[in-house]
Amino acid sequence: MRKADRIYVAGHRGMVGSAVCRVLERGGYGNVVTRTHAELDLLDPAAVRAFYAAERPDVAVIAAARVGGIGANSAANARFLYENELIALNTVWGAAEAGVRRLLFLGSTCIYPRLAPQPIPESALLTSALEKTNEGYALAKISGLKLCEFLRRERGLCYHSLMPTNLYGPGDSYDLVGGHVLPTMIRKFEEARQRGDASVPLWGTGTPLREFLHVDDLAEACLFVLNLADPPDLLNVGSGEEVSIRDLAEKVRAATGCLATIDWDATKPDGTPRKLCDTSRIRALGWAPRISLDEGLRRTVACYRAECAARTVRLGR
Ligand code: GFB
Repeated sequence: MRKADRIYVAGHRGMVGSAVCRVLERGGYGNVVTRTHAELDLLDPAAVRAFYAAERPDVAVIAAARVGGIGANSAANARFLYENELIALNTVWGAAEAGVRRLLFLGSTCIYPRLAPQPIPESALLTSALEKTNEGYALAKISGLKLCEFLRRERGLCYHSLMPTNLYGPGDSYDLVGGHVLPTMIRKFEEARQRGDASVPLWGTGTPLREFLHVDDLAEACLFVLNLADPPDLLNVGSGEEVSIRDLAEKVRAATGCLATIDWDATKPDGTPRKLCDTSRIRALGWAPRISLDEGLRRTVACYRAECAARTVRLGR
Protein backbone atom coordinates (compact mmCIF):
# COMPACT_ATOMS: atom_id res chain seq x y z
CA MET A 1 0.00 0.00 0.00
CA ARG A 2 1.12 3.57 -0.65
CA LYS A 3 0.90 6.26 2.07
CA ALA A 4 -1.23 8.38 -0.27
CA ASP A 5 -3.69 5.58 -0.98
CA ARG A 6 -7.31 6.34 -0.29
CA ILE A 7 -8.27 3.58 2.18
CA TYR A 8 -11.90 2.80 3.02
CA VAL A 9 -12.38 1.15 6.40
CA ALA A 10 -15.87 -0.37 6.59
CA GLY A 11 -16.95 -0.69 10.23
CA HIS A 12 -14.54 1.94 11.56
CA ARG A 13 -16.49 2.42 14.81
CA GLY A 14 -16.34 -1.27 15.77
CA MET A 15 -13.58 -2.90 17.80
CA VAL A 16 -11.73 -4.19 14.72
CA GLY A 17 -12.35 -1.21 12.45
CA SER A 18 -11.24 1.31 15.07
CA ALA A 19 -8.06 -0.70 15.73
CA VAL A 20 -7.33 -0.76 11.98
CA CYS A 21 -7.81 3.03 11.82
CA ARG A 22 -5.38 3.46 14.73
CA VAL A 23 -2.71 1.37 13.06
CA LEU A 24 -3.16 3.17 9.73
CA GLU A 25 -2.82 6.54 11.45
CA ARG A 26 0.30 5.40 13.30
CA GLY A 27 1.70 4.11 9.99
CA GLY A 28 1.25 7.48 8.25
CA TYR A 29 -1.68 6.47 6.04
CA GLY A 30 -3.52 9.78 6.20
CA ASN A 31 -6.12 9.26 3.51
CA VAL A 32 -8.67 7.08 5.32
CA VAL A 33 -12.33 7.15 4.29
CA THR A 34 -15.06 6.13 6.72
CA ARG A 35 -18.85 6.19 6.89
CA THR A 36 -21.09 5.67 9.90
CA HIS A 37 -24.04 3.28 9.70
CA ALA A 38 -26.35 6.33 9.49
CA GLU A 39 -24.34 7.72 6.55
CA LEU A 40 -24.08 4.47 4.60
CA ASP A 41 -26.33 1.42 4.97
CA LEU A 42 -24.16 -1.51 3.89
CA LEU A 43 -27.28 -3.66 3.52
CA ASP A 44 -28.32 -1.45 0.56
CA PRO A 45 -26.46 -2.41 -2.64
CA ALA A 46 -27.40 0.79 -4.46
CA ALA A 47 -26.11 2.93 -1.60
CA VAL A 48 -22.84 0.97 -1.50
CA ARG A 49 -22.41 1.27 -5.28
CA ALA A 50 -23.03 5.03 -5.08
CA PHE A 51 -20.49 5.35 -2.23
CA TYR A 52 -17.77 3.53 -4.13
CA ALA A 53 -18.48 5.52 -7.32
CA ALA A 54 -18.26 8.83 -5.41
CA GLU A 55 -15.27 8.07 -3.15
CA ARG A 56 -13.27 5.75 -5.46
CA PRO A 57 -10.97 4.30 -2.77
CA ASP A 58 -7.75 2.53 -3.79
CA VAL A 59 -8.02 0.03 -0.94
CA ALA A 60 -10.91 -1.29 1.15
CA VAL A 61 -10.76 -3.04 4.53
CA ILE A 62 -14.04 -4.81 5.30
CA ALA A 63 -14.35 -4.93 9.09
CA ALA A 64 -18.08 -4.18 9.19
CA ALA A 65 -20.35 -6.99 10.41
CA ARG A 66 -23.11 -7.88 12.80
CA VAL A 67 -21.06 -9.66 15.49
CA GLY A 68 -21.74 -11.26 18.85
CA GLY A 69 -20.92 -14.14 21.11
CA ILE A 70 -22.51 -17.54 21.35
CA GLY A 71 -25.67 -16.15 22.93
CA ALA A 72 -26.30 -13.57 20.19
CA ASN A 73 -25.47 -15.95 17.34
CA SER A 74 -27.43 -18.96 18.54
CA ALA A 75 -30.53 -16.81 19.12
CA ALA A 76 -30.43 -15.15 15.69
CA ASN A 77 -28.67 -17.28 13.07
CA ALA A 78 -31.10 -15.98 10.42
CA ARG A 79 -30.28 -12.31 11.04
CA PHE A 80 -26.55 -13.03 11.35
CA LEU A 81 -26.67 -14.84 7.99
CA TYR A 82 -28.85 -12.25 6.25
CA GLU A 83 -27.07 -9.09 7.38
CA ASN A 84 -23.51 -10.39 7.19
CA GLU A 85 -24.14 -11.95 3.79
CA LEU A 86 -25.46 -8.64 2.44
CA ILE A 87 -22.60 -6.65 4.00
CA ALA A 88 -20.03 -9.06 2.54
CA LEU A 89 -21.50 -9.24 -0.95
CA ASN A 90 -22.29 -5.52 -1.23
CA THR A 91 -18.91 -4.29 -0.01
CA VAL A 92 -16.83 -6.80 -1.97
CA TRP A 93 -18.84 -6.83 -5.22
CA GLY A 94 -19.30 -3.06 -5.06
CA ALA A 95 -15.53 -2.59 -4.70
CA ALA A 96 -14.83 -4.80 -7.74
CA GLU A 97 -17.40 -3.00 -9.86
CA ALA A 98 -15.87 0.36 -8.87
CA GLY A 99 -12.34 -0.80 -9.67
CA VAL A 100 -11.01 -0.77 -6.09
CA ARG A 101 -7.47 -2.11 -6.52
CA ARG A 102 -7.08 -4.00 -3.27
CA LEU A 103 -9.42 -5.35 -0.62
CA LEU A 104 -8.95 -7.14 2.69
CA PHE A 105 -11.97 -9.06 3.97
CA LEU A 106 -12.16 -9.96 7.65
CA GLY A 107 -13.99 -13.01 8.97
CA SER A 108 -13.49 -15.33 11.90
CA THR A 109 -12.16 -18.81 12.59
CA CYS A 110 -15.75 -19.90 13.21
CA ILE A 111 -15.87 -20.49 9.43
CA TYR A 112 -14.12 -23.81 10.02
CA PRO A 113 -15.88 -27.10 10.80
CA ARG A 114 -16.92 -27.80 14.37
CA LEU A 115 -14.61 -30.79 14.55
CA ALA A 116 -11.80 -29.57 12.31
CA PRO A 117 -8.33 -30.95 12.98
CA GLN A 118 -6.54 -28.86 15.64
CA PRO A 119 -4.75 -26.59 15.14
CA ILE A 120 -7.07 -25.71 12.26
CA PRO A 121 -5.30 -25.17 8.90
CA GLU A 122 -6.82 -22.94 6.22
CA SER A 123 -7.27 -26.11 4.14
CA ALA A 124 -9.93 -27.35 6.60
CA LEU A 125 -12.46 -24.91 5.12
CA LEU A 126 -15.70 -26.63 3.96
CA THR A 127 -14.47 -30.12 4.84
CA SER A 128 -17.26 -30.97 7.31
CA ALA A 129 -20.24 -29.58 9.25
CA LEU A 130 -20.12 -26.16 10.86
CA GLU A 131 -20.77 -25.35 14.53
CA LYS A 132 -24.53 -24.89 14.83
CA THR A 133 -24.49 -21.98 17.30
CA ASN A 134 -22.90 -19.60 14.75
CA GLU A 135 -23.66 -21.30 11.41
CA GLY A 136 -25.32 -18.22 9.96
CA TYR A 137 -22.37 -15.94 10.60
CA ALA A 138 -19.93 -18.58 9.38
CA LEU A 139 -21.81 -19.11 6.10
CA ALA A 140 -21.87 -15.35 5.46
CA LYS A 141 -18.13 -15.03 6.08
CA ILE A 142 -17.42 -18.04 3.87
CA SER A 143 -19.42 -16.36 1.08
CA GLY A 144 -17.40 -13.18 1.45
CA LEU A 145 -14.02 -14.87 1.35
CA LYS A 146 -15.08 -17.02 -1.58
CA LEU A 147 -16.29 -13.95 -3.52
CA CYS A 148 -12.84 -12.38 -2.96
CA GLU A 149 -11.18 -15.58 -4.22
CA PHE A 150 -13.38 -15.77 -7.35
CA LEU A 151 -12.85 -12.07 -8.19
CA ARG A 152 -9.10 -12.52 -7.80
CA ARG A 153 -9.13 -15.52 -10.13
CA GLU A 154 -11.52 -14.06 -12.73
CA ARG A 155 -10.52 -10.37 -12.72
CA GLY A 156 -6.99 -10.37 -11.28
CA LEU A 157 -8.06 -8.20 -8.32
CA CYS A 158 -5.91 -8.55 -5.21
CA TYR A 159 -8.80 -9.33 -2.85
CA HIS A 160 -7.84 -11.53 0.08
CA SER A 161 -9.05 -12.52 3.54
CA LEU A 162 -7.90 -12.81 7.13
CA MET A 163 -9.62 -15.13 9.59
CA PRO A 164 -8.87 -14.03 13.16
CA THR A 165 -9.49 -16.13 16.24
CA ASN A 166 -11.57 -14.75 19.13
CA LEU A 167 -10.70 -11.07 19.52
CA TYR A 168 -10.81 -8.67 22.47
CA GLY A 169 -9.62 -5.19 23.36
CA PRO A 170 -10.62 -1.50 23.18
CA GLY A 171 -14.10 -0.76 21.85
CA ASP A 172 -15.44 -4.26 22.51
CA SER A 173 -19.08 -4.85 23.40
CA TYR A 174 -19.73 -5.72 27.07
CA ASP A 175 -23.33 -6.79 26.44
CA LEU A 176 -24.06 -9.47 29.05
CA VAL A 177 -26.32 -11.41 26.67
CA GLY A 178 -24.88 -10.75 23.21
CA GLY A 179 -21.23 -10.16 23.99
CA HIS A 180 -18.24 -12.48 23.58
CA VAL A 181 -16.98 -14.46 26.53
CA LEU A 182 -13.90 -12.45 27.47
CA PRO A 183 -15.46 -8.97 27.70
CA THR A 184 -18.57 -10.43 29.32
CA MET A 185 -16.46 -12.08 32.01
CA ILE A 186 -14.63 -8.79 32.67
CA ARG A 187 -17.94 -6.98 33.17
CA LYS A 188 -19.41 -9.76 35.34
CA PHE A 189 -16.38 -9.94 37.64
CA GLU A 190 -16.02 -6.15 37.81
CA GLU A 191 -19.66 -5.62 38.74
CA ALA A 192 -19.54 -8.49 41.26
CA ARG A 193 -16.47 -6.93 42.86
CA GLN A 194 -18.12 -3.51 43.05
CA ARG A 195 -21.35 -4.95 44.51
CA GLY A 196 -19.58 -7.41 46.79
CA ASP A 197 -21.47 -10.33 45.24
CA ALA A 198 -20.63 -13.77 46.61
CA SER A 199 -20.73 -15.50 43.22
CA VAL A 200 -20.56 -14.85 39.47
CA PRO A 201 -22.78 -16.79 37.00
CA LEU A 202 -20.90 -18.09 33.96
CA TRP A 203 -22.15 -20.17 31.05
CA GLY A 204 -21.60 -23.78 30.08
CA THR A 205 -19.23 -26.26 31.66
CA GLY A 206 -16.02 -24.23 31.38
CA THR A 207 -14.36 -27.12 29.54
CA PRO A 208 -14.21 -25.74 25.95
CA LEU A 209 -10.91 -24.33 24.78
CA ARG A 210 -10.57 -20.94 23.10
CA GLU A 211 -7.76 -18.94 21.57
CA PHE A 212 -7.69 -15.17 22.03
CA LEU A 213 -5.91 -12.42 20.13
CA HIS A 214 -5.74 -8.76 21.18
CA VAL A 215 -7.35 -6.60 18.51
CA ASP A 216 -4.23 -4.41 18.22
CA ASP A 217 -2.28 -7.50 17.12
CA LEU A 218 -4.96 -8.20 14.52
CA ALA A 219 -4.76 -4.62 13.25
CA GLU A 220 -1.00 -4.99 12.80
CA ALA A 221 -1.64 -8.24 10.90
CA CYS A 222 -4.04 -6.37 8.60
CA LEU A 223 -1.40 -3.78 7.74
CA PHE A 224 1.20 -6.53 7.37
CA VAL A 225 -0.80 -8.51 4.79
CA LEU A 226 -1.93 -5.36 2.96
CA ASN A 227 1.75 -4.67 2.33
CA LEU A 228 2.43 -8.12 0.88
CA ALA A 229 2.79 -8.01 -2.91
CA ASP A 230 1.08 -11.36 -3.41
CA PRO A 231 -0.74 -12.47 -0.24
CA PRO A 232 -2.39 -15.89 0.06
CA ASP A 233 -6.17 -15.81 -0.54
CA LEU A 234 -6.87 -16.91 3.03
CA LEU A 235 -4.77 -16.58 6.19
CA ASN A 236 -5.56 -17.46 9.79
CA VAL A 237 -4.38 -15.02 12.42
CA GLY A 238 -4.19 -15.93 16.11
CA SER A 239 -2.03 -16.02 19.23
CA GLY A 240 -1.34 -19.75 19.14
CA GLU A 241 -2.21 -19.93 22.86
CA GLU A 242 -5.41 -21.73 23.86
CA VAL A 243 -7.00 -21.66 27.29
CA SER A 244 -10.01 -23.41 28.77
CA ILE A 245 -13.01 -21.23 29.55
CA ARG A 246 -12.52 -22.26 33.19
CA ASP A 247 -8.88 -21.07 33.20
CA LEU A 248 -9.90 -17.89 31.39
CA ALA A 249 -12.41 -17.22 34.16
CA GLU A 250 -9.67 -17.62 36.78
CA LYS A 251 -7.43 -15.21 34.85
CA VAL A 252 -10.19 -12.62 34.53
CA ARG A 253 -11.15 -13.00 38.20
CA ALA A 254 -7.51 -12.39 39.17
CA ALA A 255 -7.14 -9.48 36.74
CA THR A 256 -10.19 -7.73 38.23
CA GLY A 257 -9.36 -8.56 41.84
CA CYS A 258 -12.82 -10.09 42.32
CA LEU A 259 -13.17 -12.54 45.24
CA ALA A 260 -16.51 -14.07 44.23
CA THR A 261 -16.89 -17.77 43.49
CA ILE A 262 -18.07 -18.99 40.08
CA ASP A 263 -21.40 -20.69 39.37
CA TRP A 264 -21.33 -22.60 36.04
CA ASP A 265 -24.72 -22.78 34.30
CA ALA A 266 -24.60 -25.96 32.24
CA THR A 267 -27.97 -25.11 30.65
CA LYS A 268 -26.09 -22.54 28.54
CA PRO A 269 -24.29 -23.76 25.40
CA ASP A 270 -20.60 -24.63 25.33
CA GLY A 271 -20.35 -24.20 21.55
CA THR A 272 -17.47 -25.71 19.64
CA PRO A 273 -15.10 -27.69 21.89
CA ARG A 274 -11.90 -26.15 20.44
CA LYS A 275 -10.91 -23.71 17.70
CA LEU A 276 -7.17 -23.21 17.87
CA CYS A 277 -6.15 -21.98 14.44
CA ASP A 278 -2.95 -22.94 12.63
CA THR A 279 -1.08 -19.67 12.04
CA SER A 280 2.08 -21.20 10.55
CA ARG A 281 1.38 -19.65 7.12
CA ILE A 282 1.18 -16.03 8.29
CA ARG A 283 4.08 -16.55 10.70
CA ALA A 284 6.21 -17.97 7.87
CA LEU A 285 5.53 -14.69 6.03
CA GLY A 286 6.89 -12.71 8.99
CA TRP A 287 3.97 -11.74 11.25
CA ALA A 288 3.79 -12.66 14.93
CA PRO A 289 1.54 -11.49 17.79
CA ARG A 290 3.07 -9.27 20.46
CA ILE A 291 0.43 -9.07 23.22
CA SER A 292 0.13 -12.11 25.51
CA LEU A 293 -3.23 -12.99 27.03
CA ASP A 294 -2.09 -11.97 30.53
CA GLU A 295 -0.85 -8.59 29.27
CA GLY A 296 -3.91 -8.18 27.07
CA LEU A 297 -6.23 -8.88 30.01
CA ARG A 298 -4.39 -6.33 32.15
CA ARG A 299 -4.76 -3.70 29.41
CA THR A 300 -8.40 -4.57 28.68
CA VAL A 301 -9.53 -4.42 32.32
CA ALA A 302 -7.90 -0.98 32.59
CA CYS A 303 -9.55 0.03 29.30
CA TYR A 304 -12.96 -1.21 30.49
CA ARG A 305 -12.62 0.79 33.72
CA ALA A 306 -11.64 3.90 31.74
CA GLU A 307 -14.54 3.45 29.30
CA CYS A 308 -16.94 3.03 32.23
CA ALA A 309 -15.59 6.19 33.90
CA ALA A 310 -15.90 8.11 30.61
CA ARG A 311 -19.35 6.58 30.01
CA THR A 312 -18.21 5.42 26.53
CA VAL A 313 -18.37 1.70 27.34
CA ARG A 314 -20.68 -0.35 25.07
CA LEU A 315 -22.90 -2.20 27.56
CA GLY A 316 -25.53 -3.26 25.02
CA ARG A 317 -28.98 -4.19 26.38
O1 GFB B 1 -17.01 -15.68 22.75
P1 GFB B 1 -18.09 -16.68 22.87
O2 GFB B 1 -19.44 -16.20 23.34
O3 GFB B 1 -18.40 -17.41 21.50
O4 GFB B 1 -17.55 -17.85 23.85
P2 GFB B 1 -17.61 -18.59 20.74
C1 GFB B 1 -18.46 -18.80 24.24
C2 GFB B 1 -17.82 -19.80 25.22
O5 GFB B 1 -17.60 -19.14 26.48
C3 GFB B 1 -18.82 -20.90 25.43
C4 GFB B 1 -18.49 -19.74 27.46
O6 GFB B 1 -18.14 -22.09 25.77
C5 GFB B 1 -19.61 -20.36 26.61
O7 GFB B 1 -20.28 -21.40 27.35
N1 GFB B 1 -18.98 -18.71 28.41
C6 GFB B 1 -18.91 -18.80 29.75
C7 GFB B 1 -19.58 -17.56 28.07
N2 GFB B 1 -19.48 -17.72 30.32
C8 GFB B 1 -19.91 -16.92 29.27
C9 GFB B 1 -20.57 -15.67 29.23
O8 GFB B 1 -20.93 -15.06 30.27
N3 GFB B 1 -20.82 -15.14 27.99
C10 GFB B 1 -20.44 -15.78 26.84
N4 GFB B 1 -20.69 -15.19 25.63
N5 GFB B 1 -19.83 -17.01 26.84
C11 GFB B 1 -18.04 -17.04 18.70
C12 GFB B 1 -18.99 -17.04 17.51
O9 GFB B 1 -18.06 -18.35 19.23
O10 GFB B 1 -16.70 -16.78 18.31
C13 GFB B 1 -18.89 -15.75 16.75
O11 GFB B 1 -20.32 -17.24 17.99
C14 GFB B 1 -17.44 -15.43 16.45
O12 GFB B 1 -19.59 -15.86 15.54
C15 GFB B 1 -16.60 -15.49 17.68
O13 GFB B 1 -16.96 -16.34 15.53
C16 GFB B 1 -15.15 -15.23 17.36
O14 GFB B 1 -16.15 -18.44 20.86
O15 GFB B 1 -18.22 -19.91 21.15
